[in-house]
Amino acid sequence: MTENIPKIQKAVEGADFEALLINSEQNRFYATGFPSSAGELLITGDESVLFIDSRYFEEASAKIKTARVEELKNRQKAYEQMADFLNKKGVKRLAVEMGSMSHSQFLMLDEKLPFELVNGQELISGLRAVKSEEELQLLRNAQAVASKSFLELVPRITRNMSERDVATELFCLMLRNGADDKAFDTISVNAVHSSSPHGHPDGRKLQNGFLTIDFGARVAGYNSDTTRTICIGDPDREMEKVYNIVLAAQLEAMDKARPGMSARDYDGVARKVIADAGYGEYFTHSLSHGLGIDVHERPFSGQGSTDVLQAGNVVSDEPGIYIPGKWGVRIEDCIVIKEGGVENLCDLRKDLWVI
Ligand SMILES: [Mn+2]
Repeated sequence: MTENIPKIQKAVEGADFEALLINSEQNRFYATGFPSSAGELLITGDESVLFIDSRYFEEASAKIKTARVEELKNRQKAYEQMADFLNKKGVKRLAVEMGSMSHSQFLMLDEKLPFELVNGQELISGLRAVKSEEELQLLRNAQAVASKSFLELVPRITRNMSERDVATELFCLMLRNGADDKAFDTISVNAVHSSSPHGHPDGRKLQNGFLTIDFGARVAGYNSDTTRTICIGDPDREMEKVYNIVLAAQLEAMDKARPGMSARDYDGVARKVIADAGYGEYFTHSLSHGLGIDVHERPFSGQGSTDVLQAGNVVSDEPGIYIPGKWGVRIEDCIVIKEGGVENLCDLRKDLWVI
């Protein structure tokens, strides 16, 4: 269990606010290493306190070393205790997670806590984007479970199965191989359905053509995210050509990714390969997102992103070409950005796998 509270305290010390309130599940887990569905964590430069209810209090008190844990008995009283703590610390500006809370939660905090509320989202999402060695190991573990499961899945796929059967089978394999859960609902789209990047698996039997499977395992709170497009029956010449363009784009982006490159430039590397091959209009989503406790987190490579790749980022590399009414191809690995070249978390084969 990794506690990142010391790392966050240091960042709060250098920020233009004196305290940060964390109440989202993911950030609370990142900070404390302790999974819980509720709890209010207050972090200042030199002291942190977690208010948590009786369901978690005993275990949290025993496990969390870097914050004081107080039992939250009554929500109204908790706000008074929080305000007390913040007043004692001389807090004027309190940062909150404006990007993840509901409007009604914000109004409640604004009413109950008499401090200037500012946005603390960037601080914590920026920290989370750079993985520690422990986090990288957790991500490798999640990928290993997913990869092993996929290798066991493919030989089991038959024409008697549906897209949903494929997704269900893969989920069972991931659980048996050590996943706590799937990272997200598996996308399993075959033939004409594969032209929808995030299509929903249905119950009709598999047909000849592409089968795109986008899947992930969650292990110890960290996720994997992988896509492979395989082919049922032999591909025609255009299918083969498009598959190889997507693969070339994917490999080129992986080859060029490095610390200091803007995430949009990284996106542009793959986009150029696909555009130069004449399929630019069919690559309709962004190349990449960060991966960790959330399946989609910073850095993002889409339009409007100002994120810059840094050593320790874990990002997807997932170009695709989707021809409406026909079929589509996506290939996705997640990579660790490092000085002197990336580490690919996924070693599943990428030549077109025909079954
Ligand atoms: Mn992805």
